[in-house]
Amino acid sequence: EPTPTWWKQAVFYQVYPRSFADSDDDGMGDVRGIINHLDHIADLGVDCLWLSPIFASPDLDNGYDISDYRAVMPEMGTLDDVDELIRGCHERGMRLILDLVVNHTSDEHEWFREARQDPDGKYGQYYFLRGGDPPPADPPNNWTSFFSGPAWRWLEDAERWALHLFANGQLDLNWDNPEVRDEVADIVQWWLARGIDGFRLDVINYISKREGLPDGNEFVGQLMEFRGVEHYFHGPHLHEYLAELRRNGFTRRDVPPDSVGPGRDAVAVMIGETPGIGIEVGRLLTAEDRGEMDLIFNFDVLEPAGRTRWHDYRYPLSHLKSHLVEYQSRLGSTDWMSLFVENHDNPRMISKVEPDPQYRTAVGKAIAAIQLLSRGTPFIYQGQEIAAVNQDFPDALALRDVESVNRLAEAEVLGRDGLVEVMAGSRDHARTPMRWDNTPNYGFTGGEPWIGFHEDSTGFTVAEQEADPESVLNFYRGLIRMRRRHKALTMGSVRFVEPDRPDWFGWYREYVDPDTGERDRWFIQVNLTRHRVLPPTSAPGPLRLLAPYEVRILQQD
Ligand code: ISL
Repeated sequence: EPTPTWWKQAVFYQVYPRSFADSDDDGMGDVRGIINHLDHIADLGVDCLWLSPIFASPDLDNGYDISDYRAVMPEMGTLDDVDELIRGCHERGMRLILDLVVNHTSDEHEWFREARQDPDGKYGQYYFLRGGDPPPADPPNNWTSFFSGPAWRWLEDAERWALHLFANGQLDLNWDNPEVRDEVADIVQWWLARGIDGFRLDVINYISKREGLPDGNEFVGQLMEFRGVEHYFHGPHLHEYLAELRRNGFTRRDVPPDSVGPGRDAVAVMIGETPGIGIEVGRLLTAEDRGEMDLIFNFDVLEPAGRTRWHDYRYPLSHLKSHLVEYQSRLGSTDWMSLFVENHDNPRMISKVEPDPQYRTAVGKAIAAIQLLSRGTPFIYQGQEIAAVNQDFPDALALRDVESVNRLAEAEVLGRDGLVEVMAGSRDHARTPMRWDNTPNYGFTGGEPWIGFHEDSTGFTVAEQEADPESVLNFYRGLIRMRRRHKALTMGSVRFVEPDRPDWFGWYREYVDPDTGERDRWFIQVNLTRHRVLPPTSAPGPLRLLAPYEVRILQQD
């Protein structure tokens, strides 16, 4: 049985700080805005907050390009604000984790500035710098960037190519250099000493690149849309570097080994964002006895085979079901999975499933029930709890994301209709601000928001959802309360009924108290379609049709 560590029973909530709440009316959300709204998060029943980056950054990729890991972006606030936020969370019994973006740094980070000035010196070894002969000649290999074009940038001044898997201002760090690994461990220790409870690690499975940086296979490149990935998705030293980081970074030096509680767990939680690794590698990365990470995000859940988020298609909830069924069946008895359907990099799930507004609440609840009552650790992305949907961006000018902007430009050059792709898949759908109430700018800011609101339904602000007992928000609160009361819904086992049926999802959760022998057993069923469906006769409870996307929860005695 898995040990009942806190993060296995926790509900996480991802805050996208620049779009959560703006306290100083400059149009951008900030740390104080989060402090002011902590009660919303606490009332939801959340156990741990995860903040997307708040660090100093030229903001080329909304803070995922960091120029100083120990400073806060002035627009977001100060270190004192962060200390206050940490206290505010802990006072409410919640934990707080931050986003560690160390596959790459900003080109404005002092390490990179030094590297440019003296490419043959110490900091030149922090990055992947390569000469051209004669300069610039061709890029050192054929790898492509996730944000369009080649993964190499020519540095005029240094006369070197520099590797960037993301935007050209996000330069990949050379983790084969032990000094880089020590720097990262120090950053982690520095933040743990301030009292945070761990980190989500950005694209952490990309850190180990194959020696010599060989060309990517063209066939794999076409299949994945990006060239070179086979040389770093699961690189040669990945496991070794992660175990080392756990020992040197995530193990607290200031607390006894068996200490537990917000801000003082002996080992801080380590959650990997790991695109493209599959179930088996995911198991290796999180197996308890290997001492690497605690949880990872497996992105297979987000699209069925053959689809990417750039396709304009309806996401079948049967895929969410088959993903969970398949994943659970392949997990070992002590393995633990994370449960997520949204984040700041993906369109809103309700819109992908069912853009017809009459089903918005029903779909929102169906997704909530599947996510919160399955076996694993749920991560709610801000806005999910108020049934946020995609935006109707009027044109390309309304988009802000570097990925969308680059992709549009690239599509134009290649003669594709980029607008359709980008409107389907843009990360900006999930990045428009929280809607708190019906005052101007939905209570997000008294200024001009950094990104506009392009969807105007009524009934889907926090204030309206709070007032409506049948709302998605109150459904989330109710489910989380149930999880807290009944161990069956967190640590309990899971058993699926009719695992292959695509239109209906039914599963048992069961927990036997090791001390009293008392058994608690639940049956949850969800209609995965907009049609009425009849549950199988093997399902417990009265046999009656389920309405579109209906959720039914039964506690058995
Ligand atoms: O970009 C991708 C393919 O379209 C993804 O697979 C990508 O690798 C993944 O979403 C990485 O995301 C993370 O790192 C990025 C940042 O822009 C994202 O916001 C972050 O979540 C670079 O730091």
